[in-house]
Amino acid sequence: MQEQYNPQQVEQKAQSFWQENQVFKAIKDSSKEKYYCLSMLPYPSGRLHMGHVRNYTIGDVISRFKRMQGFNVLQPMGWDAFGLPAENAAIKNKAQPADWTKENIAYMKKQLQSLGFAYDWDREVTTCEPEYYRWEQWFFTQLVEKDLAYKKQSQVNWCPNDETVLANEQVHDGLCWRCDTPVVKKDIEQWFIRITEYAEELLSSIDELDGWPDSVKTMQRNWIGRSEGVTMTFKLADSDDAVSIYTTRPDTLMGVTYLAVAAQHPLAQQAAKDNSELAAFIDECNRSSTAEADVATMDKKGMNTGVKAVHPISGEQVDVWVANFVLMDYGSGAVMAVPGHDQRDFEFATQYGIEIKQVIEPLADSGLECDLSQQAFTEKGKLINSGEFDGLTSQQAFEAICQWLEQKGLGQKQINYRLRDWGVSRQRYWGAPIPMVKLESGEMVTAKEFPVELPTDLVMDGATSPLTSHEKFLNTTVDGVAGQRETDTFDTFMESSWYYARYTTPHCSDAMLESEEANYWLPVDQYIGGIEHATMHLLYFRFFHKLMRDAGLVDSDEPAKRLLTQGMVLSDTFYRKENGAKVYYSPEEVILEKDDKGKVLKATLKENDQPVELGGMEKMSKSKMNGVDPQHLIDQYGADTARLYTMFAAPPEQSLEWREDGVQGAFKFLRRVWKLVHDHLNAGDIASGTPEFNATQKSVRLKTHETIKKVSDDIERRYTFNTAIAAVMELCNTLGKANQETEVDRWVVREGLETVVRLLSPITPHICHELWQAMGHEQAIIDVEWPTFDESAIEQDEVQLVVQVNGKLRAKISVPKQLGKEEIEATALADENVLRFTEGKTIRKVIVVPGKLVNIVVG
Ligand code: ANZ
Repeated sequence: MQEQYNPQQVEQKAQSFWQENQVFKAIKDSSKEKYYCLSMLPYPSGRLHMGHVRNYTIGDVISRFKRMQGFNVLQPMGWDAFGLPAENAAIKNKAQPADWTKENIAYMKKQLQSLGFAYDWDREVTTCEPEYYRWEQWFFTQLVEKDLAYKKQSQVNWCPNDETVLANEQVHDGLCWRCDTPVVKKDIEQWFIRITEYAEELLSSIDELDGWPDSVKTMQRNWIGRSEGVTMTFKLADSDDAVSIYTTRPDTLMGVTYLAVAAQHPLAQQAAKDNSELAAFIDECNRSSTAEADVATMDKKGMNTGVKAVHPISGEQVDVWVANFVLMDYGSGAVMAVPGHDQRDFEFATQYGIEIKQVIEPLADSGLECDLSQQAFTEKGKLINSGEFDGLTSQQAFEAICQWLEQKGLGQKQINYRLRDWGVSRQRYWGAPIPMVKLESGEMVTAKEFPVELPTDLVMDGATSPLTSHEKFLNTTVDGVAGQRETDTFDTFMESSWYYARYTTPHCSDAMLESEEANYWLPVDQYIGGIEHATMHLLYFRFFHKLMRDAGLVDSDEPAKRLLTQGMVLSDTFYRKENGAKVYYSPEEVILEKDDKGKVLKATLKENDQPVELGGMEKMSKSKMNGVDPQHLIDQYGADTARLYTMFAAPPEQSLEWREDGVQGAFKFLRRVWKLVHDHLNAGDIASGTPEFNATQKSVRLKTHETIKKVSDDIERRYTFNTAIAAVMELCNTLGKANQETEVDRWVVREGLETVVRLLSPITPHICHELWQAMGHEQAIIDVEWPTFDESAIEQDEVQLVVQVNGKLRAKISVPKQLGKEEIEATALADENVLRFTEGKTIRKVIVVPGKLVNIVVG
């Protein structure tokens, strides 16, 4: 019998077994309850990183656990294969994005397989394959037919380096999220999908997402940004025109001292015609960012247009300004400014010397103060300086002023969303072609044949999409009429919006989804991925699910029941300040001094003994040189150690602080389990059947069954795999110390070890596969049931009682549960600690409260 733990051998053997027996193949079986466990699919960047390992291990543990609980589990994997990095790499290497992508997929697939993840590889989906994107194209044309997708000219964020449009979310502090190039504005025609049509449902059904983290739900609510307000018109003083504004605070109407419009507003454009200074200012605004986050923080700038508007109630005239903080695509692109009660308006008014009026005062019992020499008073309160509305609360005034405006035909209530329609056009090559054709007549029509295949017979020699000059791709006919294809491709968020559904019927060749199969598996029971997807991906895929539902393809309302967002993987960083800049060094380049807990105290450069600064734990990244390549870990310790360590080092939702000694600790533990099992097997036969147990044996069984109870709960309900592992470690300690002299002793230890192996098997499946076999089982552990705890083993035979003498705690005694009052009294009186306080005294009374205490009164 093999005595040494050799992970490479063990892992190879288990993986071959799984593959030969196709154990992870998921087959629809209506007699069984299904469980669809999904981890976010990776971008095939080249190699797996530690974040992937963590994400996919969590998914795999849950999948294997559910399978052992008797569910029919589906756990698929695929590739989010379109996107810019492939294209950029191809330009650099004068290669084909398709080839680069395929090579990466092949390598990363091998890595995933070496980690032993229980994927049904027959369902692998690669989003750059025509077999996949053809259905996305078809679906898009359906949306166009339903007017849920459309093309419009719009001003976009443009990255001059990547030569593509960026969504607002992809602009970080005015820079491109990928390459940090300053983003500029550009007017182009783009395709949009009307996510705003679904804003209300996307918002209200967040309440049904019981299994989603609150943080993600809040982010989605804010992202959708529903607000209730009023749209109203201000007539212009010297013309018949009017400006429409949107406000959430009609109660502050009497405090309006100016109007502000966006630079792109028609009124601004008109006023700029004979005002070159204004035209120059508008130009400047057009060049800067309109990402909302930036608008909130940037300097407020404006210019008076010279146009005047008339206040609808007071009839007073107010100036109309152009201001850089007013967004053209929110509300009506114009605001009524109330500097007394809106901080942004306040700052602007202060800067330009515009009047500030108070029209709201704090409610008497609110404890709030209003000091308009310092800042705006933005809370709700009671109206003052507002004529007939004086004395109303903000809430009452909202209604009263709305009514007043409605009666005069000057305004009406309106619900607004911050959410914008989803721009899906990208001007780059490596994506799914948008299946639209411009006929010679200029009419834009949907393609009728799918896939509209992305040509791969071309050379990437620059960022400009080669599609724009690819004659064979460009020229086509629709129903016999000649036309030119759209050269924009889809944003890759399109592919990741429905891949989870395609996995259920991955090879269906005559439809996007085969509904019966899809409805058996959907919705996803557990989705796992990074918190960075809280808004974009996780909102788009909810939207797409609803679109597919409304197209009759699926019958559920939401794509995923439970969501787990795993934390980041951090590790130590080391740097030296060189010429004022931080230069980072990888851990391999430094010598470390650590304390006995493994914490780094000091570091010096290997090369020249120079001291190195400790940068602390940071997210693993190339730029900080602190990434740990999972492949090294797998090569050195094996996949089970990598899996065990990532699950043990932290609860899944928290950051994981990488520590090399933790990895070694995980490996040592597995070696220990291996030895425990083999030592036990060498110790001799075990009793047959279920024997009688003595007190010591019972206490070992108690530990075994308590552990089953705890681990089941930790995994199922709390996802605290780390505490589950800690509990198994404790059980191993107990088993390591247990007697193995008699056959019954060994029966008890065997029960414990079989439990250890079953409880660990979702986490470290290879070693458990091997040990289970070694313990003489025919059936592979993957098909074994999850253990259930034996109530009678947890039930203790003995109870502990407290013994008091004259009300003071003097002893604790253990007595058999069934013992009568008289015997309990006798045991208590005979206890030596009790005797010390009763000797030579008269026992006046003994009170026994069974299960709790014995009180002895002496005199
Ligand atoms: C007057 C007012 C007084 C406002 C007050 C607020 C406080 P949410 O809640 O996000 O919907 N606003 C309207 N359109 C805008 C645009 N295109 N660009 C920039 N700001 C715009 O925000 C609604 C509020 O944002 C509106 O209510 C308006 O300012 C401003 F004490 O009107 B308010």
